[in-house]
Amino acid sequence: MSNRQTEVLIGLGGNLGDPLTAIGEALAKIDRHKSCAVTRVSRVWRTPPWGLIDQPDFLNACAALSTSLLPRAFLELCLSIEHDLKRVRNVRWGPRSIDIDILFFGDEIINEPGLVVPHPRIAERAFVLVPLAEIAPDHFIDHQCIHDLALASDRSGMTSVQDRDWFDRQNMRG
Ligand code: A4P
Ligand code: MG
Repeated sequence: MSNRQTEVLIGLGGNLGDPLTAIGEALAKIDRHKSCAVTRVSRVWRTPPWGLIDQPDFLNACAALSTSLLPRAFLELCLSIEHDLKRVRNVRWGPRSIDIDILFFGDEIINEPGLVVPHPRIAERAFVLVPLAEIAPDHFIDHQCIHDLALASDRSGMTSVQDRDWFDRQNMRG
């Protein structure tokens, strides 16, 4: 842990069990951690599966948070929350109750075994870009801003299933 606060952007998704509850619980667990505070949450989107298409639709959302944790400690927190929410790892890109991806960690560039930031596949994925554009439109990846990438992305089959205030309402914040 350090005294410095870093803004982190995360993507959350799931398509097994009750992914809306899992996304809400994952965010609430991060927000309750003494070294983290969730600052912005996107709408929740229903999205067609990407990569491995023979699986149910996903729910996806993105969030911004402030943390004094270092990247590895924050990754450990995300992995432990996935574990608590009964995430089982078997098939790559396969069905999951919850997945938490670290999209950006401040302006750090990390390329280590087990941690790559910014997340390598942001620009290819409407299910990340569309909710991310709601909370961080001015962030850049590969010299292009998230707002423009989201506008150009193929959002066919995507519908929003929760409005911008869902997380605050659920947690009686704001
Ligand atoms: N890891 C490395 N970098 C990071 C990072 N920036 N954030 C490591 C989080 N984890 C990172 O992850 C494997 C390992 O990645 C972790 O232990 C961590 O050390 P995982 O969650 O077990 O593997 P995964 O999620 O199956 O693989 P991957 O490549 O992360 O897949 P994605 O990119 O998460 O894609 N379609 C829709 N519509 N919506 C989805 O949410 N998700 C996926 C999975 C496929 N298709 C989807 C969706
Ligand atoms: Mg992942």
